[in-house]
Amino acid sequence: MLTTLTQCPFCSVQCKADIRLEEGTPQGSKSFVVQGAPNAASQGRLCVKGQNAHQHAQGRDRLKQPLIRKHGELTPASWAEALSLVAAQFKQTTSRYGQNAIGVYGGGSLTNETAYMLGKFARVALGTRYIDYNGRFCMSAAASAGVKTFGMDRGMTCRLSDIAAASCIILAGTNIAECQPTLMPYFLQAKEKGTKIIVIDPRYTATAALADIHLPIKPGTDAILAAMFMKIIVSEGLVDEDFVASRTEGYAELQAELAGLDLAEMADRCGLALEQVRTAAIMYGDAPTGIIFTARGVEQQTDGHLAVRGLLNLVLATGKIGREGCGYGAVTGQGNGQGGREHGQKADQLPGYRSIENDADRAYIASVWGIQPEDLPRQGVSAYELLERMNSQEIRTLFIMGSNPVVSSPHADRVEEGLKKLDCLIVADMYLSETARMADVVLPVTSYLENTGTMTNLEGRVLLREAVQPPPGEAWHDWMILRELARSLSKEQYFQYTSAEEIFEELRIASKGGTADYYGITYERLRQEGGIYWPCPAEEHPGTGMLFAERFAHADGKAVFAPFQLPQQTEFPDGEYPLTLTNGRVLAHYLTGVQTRRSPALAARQLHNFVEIHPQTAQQYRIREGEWVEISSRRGSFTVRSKYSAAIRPDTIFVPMHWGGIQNVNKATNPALDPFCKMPGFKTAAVRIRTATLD
Ligand SMILES: Nc1nc2c(c(=O)[nH]1)N[C@H]1C(S)=C(S)[C@@H](COP(=O)(O)OP(=O)(O)OC[C@H]3O[C@@H](n4cnc5c(=O)[nH]c(N)nc54)[C@H](O)[C@@H]3O)O[C@H]1N2
Ligand SMILES: Nc1nc2c(c(=O)[nH]1)N[C@H]1C(S)=C(S)[C@@H](COP(=O)(O)OP(=O)(O)OC[C@H]3O[C@@H](n4cnc5c(=O)[nH]c(N)nc54)[C@H](O)[C@@H]3O)O[C@H]1N2
Ligand code: SF4
Ligand SMILES: [Mo]
Repeated sequence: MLTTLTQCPFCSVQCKADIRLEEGTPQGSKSFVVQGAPNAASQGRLCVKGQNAHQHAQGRDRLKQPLIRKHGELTPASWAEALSLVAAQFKQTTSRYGQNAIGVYGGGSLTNETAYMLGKFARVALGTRYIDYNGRFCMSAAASAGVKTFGMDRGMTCRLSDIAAASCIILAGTNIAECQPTLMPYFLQAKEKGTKIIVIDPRYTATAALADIHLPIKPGTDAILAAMFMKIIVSEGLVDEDFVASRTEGYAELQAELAGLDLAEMADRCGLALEQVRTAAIMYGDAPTGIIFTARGVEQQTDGHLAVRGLLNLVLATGKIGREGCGYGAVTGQGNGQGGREHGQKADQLPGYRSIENDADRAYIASVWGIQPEDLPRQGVSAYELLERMNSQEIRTLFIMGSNPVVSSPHADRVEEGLKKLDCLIVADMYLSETARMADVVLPVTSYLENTGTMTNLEGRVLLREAVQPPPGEAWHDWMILRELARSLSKEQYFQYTSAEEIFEELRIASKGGTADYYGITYERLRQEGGIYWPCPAEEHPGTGMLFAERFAHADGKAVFAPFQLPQQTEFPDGEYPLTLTNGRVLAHYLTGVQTRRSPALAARQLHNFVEIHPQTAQQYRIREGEWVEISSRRGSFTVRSKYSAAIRPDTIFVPMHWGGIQNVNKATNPALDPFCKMPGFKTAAVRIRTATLD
């Protein structure tokens, strides 16, 4: 090991860890000692996933050689053979169907350097407009809401250290106790100081155990609840009139829209007691300081954008932003969920959060890349729409780097059908994931222990993660694969990098002057300072922890209230499909489980998938505790074991997302998209449940 300081590969906190190899055990086996290392976000803490992440990275089934499908089987091959096959395929697809018949699909686990290069690779080496990434399924509702309301999207507008200074905190659809466990002490400390906490979740989660008020909302109705809060805050006289007048727009229009709404009817739609909602709204409205956090419970809905904006309306109406103990936080999910959405993996985006449809942005990035602006493709389509284009055969060749869409996409069976229709599927991964197993070419990549790069955590803090060991076998860094593929396509002049740091140096310039400005950040500074918040426009600049202290990011400096539209969920329970299926995570597993299911210590904590079901509901459907049940929606069915829980609403069931095959919850989820941000309505599907017949 070169150095022992590393960073957990999983969630958005990006805890630092010390990993040491202890050799010389009696059997000659290697053993690793992992400990949390000092860092500002987790304050040295590490959760069970971080403590065991090395198990998968050191595991036996890491891919160590490229694989090519021959006579139906994935067969080991040399890099030369794999690269020339991929390049030939790209050329053939382009000559037969045009450049836009190639799709590129990225991920939020990739480093900033790789994410940046993947966007450039798609636009410059392949010339396709079709690139998007798994963050569309993750951050898109909160991101688009932040852009519309504040003029920019950075997950947290304040710092983690502001949590203790907040007098009231709303946690809406976020299960921090299981998903960002090392942040829990921030909330516990706040509580000790007297902070009031409101949790909005259909389940009484480990996070809800923090709450002074738990609102067990009916899934998919958060936009209605946010509007209720607003009406109550107005009628109780809790609006910060000065803030609204001097720093916002659109307040009067919103009031007019809310005037005719009936609170009792709205409470009924949310499945909540009006008096409890009123108490909660007054608690937040009355507090001198406060922070609202949202995560996927609110956001992964067909009205996720409006639901988040509804909550941002409360932030603006009460003037709780831009000062200590105040703000909004979209609790970002993946390790580089934040940075991954800033540098050009998104269909409509160029590095530095620039827009691919803006002429000045196009001209600037074209000049950095040494191409003509007219050679830059235009905006493509969102992740699910891109996958749908495989079914219509507009996309013929797909290149996936850092995602497992066979398990993680809504209506998973349809995505699988689409993948089968491709002329060629290329997957760059560390393992034979469910998606890689379907590929024609699999390219082995390095893990967090081997790959140097920067990651941006949920606060917008850029961190440097350095390699601690050499790659296993013939695994390559993602950026090396992209560089060599560009060479095979005779585009090497645009991809002359010999290290991640060189890519970062170009990213600094590409992001300069953009919303997500990284220009002032260097590897050297990151080594010395530990982490730096963007925007950081100059090397002398300390970085920006607290956003919007004086002005918002819209041209006129004002924030914009969102209008209220009665949200249109696309699917409600009915006689045929009487229950609401929602879904999410458990502590020990990560996303589609490709990594954590390969870590013995983590796998042992939860071997199989399950459905959390209220005992009353289980009785109604004659389902015994622990038995196999089949859950079906209009899309498809999956089979899991039942697990009784009195902590969930009786009209709702909850299934984790960490398993593929017949246990994959996404066989049933809803692919209908939010019209504003194209987020699928993952979290609300109408289903029926019955005992499974296993033959
Ligand atoms: N252990 C673990 N940690 C993770 C991950 C992981 O896979 N495992 N993934 C990471 C990633 S990429 C992400 S995006 C984050 C996700 O972090 P979260 O969004 O916090 O996680 P989820 O479990 O998907 O959903 C959060 C909560 O939303 C609730 N919910 C469901 N429907 C609704 C609704 O309609 N309204 C409201 N208000 N709540 C609802 C669920 O009951 C659940 O408790 O976690 C990150 N951290
Ligand atoms: N039903 C339901 N579905 C969901 C969600 C939900 O809440 N409910 N959440 C959605 C959310 S928030 C997310 S973020 C998505 C995530 O879903 P996916 O995009 O499928 O994410 P992962 O399971 O992390 O898959 C990442 C793959 O990339 C590989 N990988 C990891 N690091 C690297 C790397 O550095 N380079 C390369 N080349 N490969 C790497 C891993 O081995 C793994 O195979 O799922 C979405 N799907
Ligand atoms: S999973 Fe998240 S909270 Fe746990 S150690 Fe890793 S980065 Fe930290
Ligand atoms: Mo995510």
